[in-house]
Amino acid sequence: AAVEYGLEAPFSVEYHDSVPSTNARARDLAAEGASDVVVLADEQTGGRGRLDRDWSSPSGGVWLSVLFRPDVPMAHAPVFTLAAAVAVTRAAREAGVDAGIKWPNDVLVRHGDEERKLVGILTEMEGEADRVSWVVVGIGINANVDPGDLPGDARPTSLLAERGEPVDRRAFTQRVLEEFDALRRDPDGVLDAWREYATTLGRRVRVETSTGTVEGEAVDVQFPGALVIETETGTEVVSAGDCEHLRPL
Ligand code: BTX
Repeated sequence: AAVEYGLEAPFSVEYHDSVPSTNARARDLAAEGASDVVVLADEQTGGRGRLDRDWSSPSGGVWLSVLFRPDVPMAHAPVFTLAAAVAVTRAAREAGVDAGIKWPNDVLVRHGDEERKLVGILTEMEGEADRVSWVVVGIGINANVDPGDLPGDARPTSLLAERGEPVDRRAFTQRVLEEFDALRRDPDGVLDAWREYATTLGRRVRVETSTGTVEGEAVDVQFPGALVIETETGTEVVSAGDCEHLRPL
């Protein structure tokens, strides 16, 4: 499978047939001082989602983590989650899959009233308040996997299932990395691109946070990635990191 990945990416690429978690591997590389590295795997045996949830990662997916060291304060890092969502959404649309973005970190495909999860993104970082030391953006793409092999309660889908045929993982990954590279250099432009693909804006939502529930109409996204919600009592801004769960009403 490694041969499939003759990637010409603006990053150096470390490929694994199988690894516990590309994010964990990228964090180790960060500790060794590396930067601009992509860790890519055909299969993960211990993939992680947000809040320590499991991310199911069978062979055939595109499980990758981008390690880089942007010159931004810690508080700006969530914008790279949005950048990754935009990058994958564009690549998916080019591959004929009508993907959209559910705030803050899911790329979905709508089937009638149901939204099925195609991609998950997990951003981790370390540093000082005024400047991050490193950022790892983990992107889990259900590429050539059978949704039947993924947890059913998550209502997953895959590029394979949506297209009815496999995707060229090398070309797809290359497009994701090219788009992500352009967006990471233009954090201020990320939000405009994100709004184009958002399925969350203009809808009534309920957001569970660590401090309670916010319910109302999602009206906008604010730098570096917070959701602006009009509630009955006024405007509330929920940061991406605070969101435990978002449900469209
Ligand atoms: P999340 O916490 O938003 O979503 C996790 C939830 O998604 C799980 O609890 C489960 O219900 C559901 N789920 C698990 N696996 C899948 C799947 N393959 N497709 C659809 N739904 C699923 C999202 O977290 C962030 C995921 C990041 C994954 C990448 S892969 C590369 C990198 N390495 C790593 O360990 N994590 C990241």
